[in-house]
Amino acid sequence: MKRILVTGALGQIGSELIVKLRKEYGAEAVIASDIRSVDNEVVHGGPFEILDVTNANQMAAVAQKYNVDTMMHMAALLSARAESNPQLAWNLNMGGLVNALEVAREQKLQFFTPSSIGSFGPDTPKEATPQDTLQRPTTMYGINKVAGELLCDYYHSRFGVDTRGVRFPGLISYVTPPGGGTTDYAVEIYYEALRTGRYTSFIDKGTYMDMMYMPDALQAIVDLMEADPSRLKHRNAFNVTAMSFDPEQIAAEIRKHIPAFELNYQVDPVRQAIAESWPNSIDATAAMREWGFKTTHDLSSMTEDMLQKLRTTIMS
Ligand code: AKB
Repeated sequence: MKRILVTGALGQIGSELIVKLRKEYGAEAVIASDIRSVDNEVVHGGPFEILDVTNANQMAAVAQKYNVDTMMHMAALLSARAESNPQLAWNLNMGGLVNALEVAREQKLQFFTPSSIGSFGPDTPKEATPQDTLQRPTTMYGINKVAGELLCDYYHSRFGVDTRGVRFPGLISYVTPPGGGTTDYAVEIYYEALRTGRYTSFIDKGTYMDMMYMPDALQAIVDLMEADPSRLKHRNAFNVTAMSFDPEQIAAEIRKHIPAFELNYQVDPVRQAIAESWPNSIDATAAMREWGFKTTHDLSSMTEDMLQKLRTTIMS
């Protein structure tokens, strides 16, 4: 990777990925792009372009302008937002991906895009969900993700594009809050624990989902993109995970730092149904074997770090 175009650079993953990539490869080597602009490090810390991923010509022109050799396509609607506007989700998630893959094919770029645990469905084995298994998702987001995984495989086998990707679990970070996801409760809970000492969860107790701390997720992207291609049997959609918990377990961990923390429930039927259609825990051994995937944070160390970092942010 020498010159990398990142779409959706102001989103939850993009905004931290840009900072990490600029540290690793140099500020000028990372071109951040998003449909909007804001006053922050992503926009001012290196090249930035306004880019609507549904506009194929605009995307091709930006890639060409900077002579990029890598595209990281992050722009997408998350699960709950996709469910509230399925037509928009199809247009943005699929339209954007097809445009990005076409630019990668035409300009011979290495390509990364994330899939998700949302690509699994209620018929998928729930525990230690295997890398290769039944995928019949019941949400628009999941349908987009499965189609995206297959499309990335297709662009590799049919056109030789160096496509790579992972199935991310819920990502937890103290920098940019997620928006419109089903796993967002596991981020909100930390903010509310510090601000008010209580949280009302829209996901029910006993609902387990895979999660990962953002620094591990970013490292996974870099490691996969740097991996020796001859070792990659799967290429796209590697299961990756660091932990699996339900709201009670994260609350118990928070109480080790804020003993009076209170957790209540007001379950949102839409997001609860999405969560119940996803695995409880996935198996990441293919990623470990094929490109050395590893994580450094579990629930306990993530909670300690989140609370410490957020305390500084909230206080300032
Ligand atoms: C969501 O909840 O939609 C995302 C995901 C797991 O893909 N965080």
